[in-house]
Amino acid sequence: MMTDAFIGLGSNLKEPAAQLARAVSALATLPETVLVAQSPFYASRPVGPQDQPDFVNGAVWLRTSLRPHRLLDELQRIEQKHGRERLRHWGPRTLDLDVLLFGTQVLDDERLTVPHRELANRDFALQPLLDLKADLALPDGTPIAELRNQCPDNGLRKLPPADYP
Ligand code: ROI
Repeated sequence: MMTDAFIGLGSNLKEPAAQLARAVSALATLPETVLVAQSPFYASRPVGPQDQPDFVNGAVWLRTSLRPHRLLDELQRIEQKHGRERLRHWGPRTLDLDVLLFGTQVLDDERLTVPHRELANRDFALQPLLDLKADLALPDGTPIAELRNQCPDNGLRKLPPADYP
């Protein structure tokens, strides 16, 4: 069975847009998985400590027969391979890949919480999801568009494609 999975991407170190572009290429080659679409990239002010560079954020839509934890293994492998550095909690990082939604599944264990715990508070994740699929909803039926309307504004700026690597 193939499941629609939505992955959030973020970086604010070492040419963030290039980090994201490389990550999208890696995601496109995952086993048992097809890349359906990628969102535009956005510049966003940091959530958390403000004494760090702005982030670049985006999202991809995957269709996969990998189980959620196997997909998470693959995301963590890509983060490591692309030189993930995480300097402090809620601090700067070279590459962050998060499972935002995995079909209509609800998961909560020590490795994985889906839908992502902070999704409703993060315009930099919600807006790319809407770009990918305007009628996307949480497992409980709440439209992502409704969350986006209620979400604190974090100064998202769409990057023109010419600025992508
Ligand atoms: N802030 C923004 N704008 N984008 C992110 O991807 C991001 N990721 C994080 C923290 C440090 C919480 N802040 C962020 O992990």
